[in-house]
Amino acid sequence: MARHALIRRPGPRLAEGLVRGTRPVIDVGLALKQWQGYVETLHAAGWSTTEVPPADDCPDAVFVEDTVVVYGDLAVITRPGAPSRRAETAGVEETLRDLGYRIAHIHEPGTLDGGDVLKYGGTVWVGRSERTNSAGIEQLGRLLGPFGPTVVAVPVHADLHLKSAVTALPDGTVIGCPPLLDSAAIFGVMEAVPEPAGAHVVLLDDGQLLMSASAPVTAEAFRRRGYTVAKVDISEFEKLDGCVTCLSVRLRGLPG
Ligand code: CIR
Repeated sequence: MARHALIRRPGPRLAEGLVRGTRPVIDVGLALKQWQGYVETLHAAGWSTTEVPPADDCPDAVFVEDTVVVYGDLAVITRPGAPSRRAETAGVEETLRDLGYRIAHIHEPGTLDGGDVLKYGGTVWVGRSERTNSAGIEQLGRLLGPFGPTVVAVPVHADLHLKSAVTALPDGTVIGCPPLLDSAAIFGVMEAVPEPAGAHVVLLDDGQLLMSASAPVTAEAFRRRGYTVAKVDISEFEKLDGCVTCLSVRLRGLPG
């Protein structure tokens, strides 16, 4: 399993990040400490990281997952659905080019956020959401075609992104929270978790999960199944509709 991740530190304008509800109060200093805790958790699990240079004018830049979909040696630079986030991609593209990735792009009229892309078991599930449109999904499908995965569109109504509601455990079990369970049939079997934040896991390795501290009941349930769970407090990012998956991009072995 890959042990390298792309990360990007939060900038001074984090509190201006996009939110769907009432604007919350964000403690930017606490957010930076929480981000450092998240990165230290990756390192403690044996991961190395590459930090994309900060984009201090982009409040949501810390949510680096949304800017790129990496598959093999190809980095598909997204065209985020929120226009205010499009300036985030330039630095990510440059960093991945320097790491040796081939670069492709999602073009207008396509929009795609990396948070809508769930890869597992040879299938790429892509949420058709308020951020990702059909043109973006088609373009991604064409770009990934040579690699051979099946690309399946999943309607997402109740959440910001597909991966806001659904991820998968190392054993392939798809986990999701109730608002998206109307799409459960698309995945075959989906196991419901009791807390929305419990639907997001970063797979540190085959036996170890990184989860938000705001999903203690789900974390305990996964522990009982034999997983080790590293918990991180990411409250300030959760206030901005973020979760553990969107703070990093897993790189499955660096090219070259
Ligand atoms: C946004 O609305 O774009 C950010 N405030 C949160 C993005 C979270 N990204 C993700 O879940 N993949």
